Amino acid sequence: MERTFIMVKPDGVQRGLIGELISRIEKKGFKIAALKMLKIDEELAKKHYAEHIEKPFFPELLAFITSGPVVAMVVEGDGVIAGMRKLMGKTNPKEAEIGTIRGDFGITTSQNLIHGSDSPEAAKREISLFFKEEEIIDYTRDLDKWIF
Ligand code: RTP
Ligand code: MG
Repeated sequence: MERTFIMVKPDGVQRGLIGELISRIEKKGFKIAALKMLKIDEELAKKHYAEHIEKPFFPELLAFITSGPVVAMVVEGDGVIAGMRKLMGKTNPKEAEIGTIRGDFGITTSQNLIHGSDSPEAAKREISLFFKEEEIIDYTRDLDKWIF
């Protein structure tokens, strides 16, 4: 089954939205295969956001993503990479549709609540940055039997 890397960013934790965001992922039928809270240090932030290191917003992004705990997840499902990007909405919450996480709760582009991998390659890379293989749990739910 396809996997993606999802993270509730520090603003999501600070605003008390961990449960709301996880709930939306579960209600959509996607499955949490791994979950942990951690504080991202500078080294991990630079690896995770390597593609953005040269961008003008990188210093702000680095300061923000290391500013407090995040909730990291591996999420599984049919088409979950694209599906989660849809559920999250556009990067800029002002452009994100109402009904999406960023559209409903987001305020600014720099603090947009949630991260999701944008391709299969990114998903593989990001999952391995945050999780050891043995931390990703293989299990079935009644729901999975019912749907698939
Ligand atoms: P993410 O990687 O966090 O899931 O977000 P994304 O794919 O929708 O957006 P991306 O282009 O990858 O940008 C990564 C994060 O950097 C911050 N950002 N700030 N101030 C700005 O112009 C700006 N642009 C991007 C956002 O937090 C964005 O989610
Ligand atoms: Mg991105």
